[in-house]
Amino acid sequence: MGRSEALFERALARIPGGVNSPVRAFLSVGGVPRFIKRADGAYLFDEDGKRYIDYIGSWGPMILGQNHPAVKEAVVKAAENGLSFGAATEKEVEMAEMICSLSHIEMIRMVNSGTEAVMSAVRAARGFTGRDKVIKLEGCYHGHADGMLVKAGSGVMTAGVPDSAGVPQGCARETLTAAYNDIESIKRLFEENKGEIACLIAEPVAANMGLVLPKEHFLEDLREICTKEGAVLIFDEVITGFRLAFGGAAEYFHVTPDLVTYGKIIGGGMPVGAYGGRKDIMSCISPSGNVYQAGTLSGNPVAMAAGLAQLTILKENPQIYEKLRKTGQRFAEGMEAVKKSCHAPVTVNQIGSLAGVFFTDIPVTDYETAKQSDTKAFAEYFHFMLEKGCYFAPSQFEAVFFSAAHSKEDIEYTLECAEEFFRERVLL
Ligand code: KE4
Repeated sequence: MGRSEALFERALARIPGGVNSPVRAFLSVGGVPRFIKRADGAYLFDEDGKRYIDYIGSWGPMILGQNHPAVKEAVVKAAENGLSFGAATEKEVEMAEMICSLSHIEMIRMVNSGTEAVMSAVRAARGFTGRDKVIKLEGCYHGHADGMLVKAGSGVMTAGVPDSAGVPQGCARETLTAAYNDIESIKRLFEENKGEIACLIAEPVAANMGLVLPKEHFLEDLREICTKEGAVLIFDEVITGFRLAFGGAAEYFHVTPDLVTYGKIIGGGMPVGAYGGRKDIMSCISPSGNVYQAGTLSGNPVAMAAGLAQLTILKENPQIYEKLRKTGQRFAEGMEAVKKSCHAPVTVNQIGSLAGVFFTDIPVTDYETAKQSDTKAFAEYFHFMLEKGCYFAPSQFEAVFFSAAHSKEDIEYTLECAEEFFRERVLL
């Protein structure tokens, strides 16, 4: 652990918590974060040369695997023409046409992160409807814009309260919180705030409280209530977009949102976000409309090249999605087998190339049940698997990400390690 430890010490002196994004600090699992030197295919290599099977994939972007040759080549080629012009480029038009090849996306705007995509989509919904209030669902994460760092007030019908220092009450009060998978809690908020809700934003598959799947008809019910109430339905597909299917969760579940936010996969590993959907809503965005939104590096040509290369491969090779689904299914089935044979107190959720292993033996269908997980046991599992060369998210409340680069051998090895852990642990 020499170099990671030394680097972490230096980082702590100059970067808050020693990291540029909190989850990387290993705070909820303890120990020293691994500093990664390089990555290739399904593997990460830390500064001490140790190899790990990568089950984070940069939190979603690396759906084809790390350092994909076609993506790398596209970046190098684009960089030869210059890095950024602050002017319109052909690449941005190609990217817009690629994303708008999805039937439910009529117009799209590029930004630089998922947070920026969400912030802008919510502002578009408010500008389009002339309403201020927003409904979000507990346990869903939509980036760190003030209005999204909010938790339910004392009674679910009351205004939201800040879920972070630095968020003014004035921002939080316009954000109401309901329960994921509980359409009745959402209907109550619409009733209590008649004609005041600009939008409802949801992760169609929740991947930020661990992995929680929508109950049957839940997404259709969201669509129905937003249509009835004249509220904009925003699917936050920063994780699920181009992952569950080329058309994301909207295609997978056949439910059409009004706006969609994207990130991660559409950047191929470069900083990219986007929001888009109905033309009548997106036409409100400056300079065609009066909802202001801008960005120096939005549509950056090098980032567009990376994203276009990745999306083109996904679009032209739809069989990749079947491979991803099989990988996720094999992992889930294998973990279920380990659970049975070792009497392991875990619940496994999985859909396509996403999975979640909760350290609880109750079904996990929302934030309340996810919170029942034994995070101490998860931390032990995390470190055992890390030592075995399997790099999972350093938090119980994140997802497992599979890529097209993960081999059968990688999955079988991981399952063997998990079985060893639970066998040993049960014997403890
Ligand atoms: P970014 O601003 O981090 O690009 O995207 C924010 C965001 C928005 N919506 C969803 C559904 C997301 O999952 C995210 C970010 N995801 C986390 C992983 N749980 C990013 C990892 C991190 O914060 O370092």
